[in-house]
Amino acid sequence: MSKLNIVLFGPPGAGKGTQSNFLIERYGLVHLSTGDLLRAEIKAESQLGLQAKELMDAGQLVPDAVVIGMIRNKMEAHLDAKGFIFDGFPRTKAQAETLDEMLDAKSEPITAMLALEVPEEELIKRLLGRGATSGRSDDQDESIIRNRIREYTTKTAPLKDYYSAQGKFKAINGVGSLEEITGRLVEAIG
Ligand code: B4P
Repeated sequence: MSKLNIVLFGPPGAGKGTQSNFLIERYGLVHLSTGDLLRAEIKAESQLGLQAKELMDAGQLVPDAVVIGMIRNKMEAHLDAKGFIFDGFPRTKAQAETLDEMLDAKSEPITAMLALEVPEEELIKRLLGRGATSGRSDDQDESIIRNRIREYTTKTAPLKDYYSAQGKFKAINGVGSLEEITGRLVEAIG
């Protein structure tokens, strides 16, 4: 049976991490969140974590080589997985191309790229809301949140064209209750 490899895509605060939790359970997939992996490095106070923290706190992307290395290690640790949810990765064209190379080498291509669409003001409201309780420093300042959205618009959003060209891009309305949005994602996976 072919593996289910889903790229869950969208701007910061679109619900990627939230919805990944439902999808991994439903389909038995392994969750690969570069944001979570980077935060674990920060918590462990590793060299990589120290470098990443400065960029993340400013709302900037971490270098491609760093996140690609982390994803490669995690995929190699789960060779028998039924499939993966890539959450917050890829975020640049170089990351997307490298991911395709890694998956092509195993003949296990991306199944679909599901893009959660949410208006900017709603994103800011959600992230400031999370910042009030989570302690995440990149969620507490509106100007940093706007910078993250700008990074998304310039460097990450163009990946919609990259996956459209492969016939894999599907837009999903990311506004509504958590259950409604999970339903839309499940329908798109088919
Ligand atoms: P991430 O951890 O990926 O951060 P995120 O995009 O803010 O998280 P996410 O989108 O998963 O949060 P969610 O909407 O679920 O990245 C953080 C940083 O790490 C980046 O800025 C960058 O510096 C670095 N980084 C990560 N990956 C990288 C890569 N590949 N390359 C380079 N740098 C990288 O949740 C947001 C809030 O919305 C929550 O409070 C949630 O409860 C709420 N919410 C969710 N769904 C909702 C709904 N339907 N209605 C109302 N609220 C909802």
